[in-house]
Amino acid sequence: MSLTTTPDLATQIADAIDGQSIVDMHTHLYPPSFGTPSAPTGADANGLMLYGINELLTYHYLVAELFRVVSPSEVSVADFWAMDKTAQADLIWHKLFLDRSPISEAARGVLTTLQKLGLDPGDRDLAGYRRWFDEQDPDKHIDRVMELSHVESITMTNAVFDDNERQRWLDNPAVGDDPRFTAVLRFDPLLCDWPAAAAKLAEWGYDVKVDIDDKTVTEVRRFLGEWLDRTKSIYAAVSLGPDYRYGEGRHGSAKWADGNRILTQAVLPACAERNLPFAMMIGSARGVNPALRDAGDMGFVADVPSVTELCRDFPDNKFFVTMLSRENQHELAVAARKFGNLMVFGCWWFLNNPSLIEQITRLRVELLGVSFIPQHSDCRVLEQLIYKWDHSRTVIAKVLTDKYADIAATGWRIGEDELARDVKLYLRDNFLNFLKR
Ligand code: HDL
Ligand code: ZN
Repeated sequence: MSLTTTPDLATQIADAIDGQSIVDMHTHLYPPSFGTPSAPTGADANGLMLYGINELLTYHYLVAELFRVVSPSEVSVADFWAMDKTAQADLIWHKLFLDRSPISEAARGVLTTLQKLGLDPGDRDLAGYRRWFDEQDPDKHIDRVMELSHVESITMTNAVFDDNERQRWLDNPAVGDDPRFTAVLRFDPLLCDWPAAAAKLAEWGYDVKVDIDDKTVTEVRRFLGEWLDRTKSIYAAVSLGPDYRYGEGRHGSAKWADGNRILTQAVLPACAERNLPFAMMIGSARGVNPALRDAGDMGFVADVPSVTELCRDFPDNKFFVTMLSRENQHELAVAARKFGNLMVFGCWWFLNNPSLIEQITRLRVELLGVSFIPQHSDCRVLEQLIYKWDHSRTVIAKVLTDKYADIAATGWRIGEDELARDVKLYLRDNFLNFLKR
């Protein structure tokens, strides 16, 4: 049956999007094998699988919002970090949900998540929510959350320079062997802080020098190969600051000389020989307010020409790129029109809000048609999959309804099967096809 231009079109598109399972290409989620600090039994204090209401309420997005409404005389940041998770969550609940309405995207997300899990946000029964989450078996809970969010595969972020994460892989090579999850090797220090990375690599037995020589390049490539293979990573990734510059003599590139030598002589060749994409997440300024820890980072405008020159100079590499500044989005989408080895993805971090997802998705559809990846969740807490994808699906459906109505108005007729094909490309196949490209 062909799509109609009546209001039914909105229903048909919403149904197609809701009915399509998603491959979530960037999250910070983990299976229980990485440890569960929140589990009622067998909790691993340094575990990496975060779930439950305490973790949902102490998400760093909400921590940042908390310190907009409490004064240091009431609660200092140091006091907050000294509290246990339950006390932190209680404070956030009172300040951002009860003393003020929870209408920010991160606060609303908690409500959507509770509702979709079958709990009633209207009860405002935090103790009751806690009891419910404590009854959940982490492993079965993952299945339930994936079913509710209609996510078929979760991509991890495996930060090899994080001692906690790295040791878990060394202690148990099978730690990542959960069919619901795939691994991504993440190594920001290698490009962003070469001296510190070199010291770690030397500690781990790699024959590297801060003053990069050919042996150092070879050893970094060996390191990458060993870890890409150990983790069975499906792509490699870094996040880069807004001041990242690639290109000889480019203003500001001197600071990145070591990082760019490691990138061009070790990282990209290691990815190319495995046909793995390299993801650059560009624009993140770490520690703008260090006292807030993960909540203290933000983003600034970054440099799109550095992206186009890398795509031009390395045609045998595949690049996933997302940028943190709204102001970079149009140039980045135009850059993707120039390079088939550039796949633009997601509305990252501070762009993951309905108003900006709509704006960015509209310009991407108009410039790139069906050839980009509209969203990733970036979840840090398991149940966020439910709200992040529910909220994004709604906005993506709104944009696509307008765009399919535009072509229907010309007399172009498409079948529901063609709509399903397009939606499947947006929500999983553009990603999976790019891995195989
Ligand atoms: O660097 C990244 O992968 C970012 O997504 C950070 O983890 C950030 O703190 C975040 O959680 N954004 O959603
Ligand atoms: Zn992330």
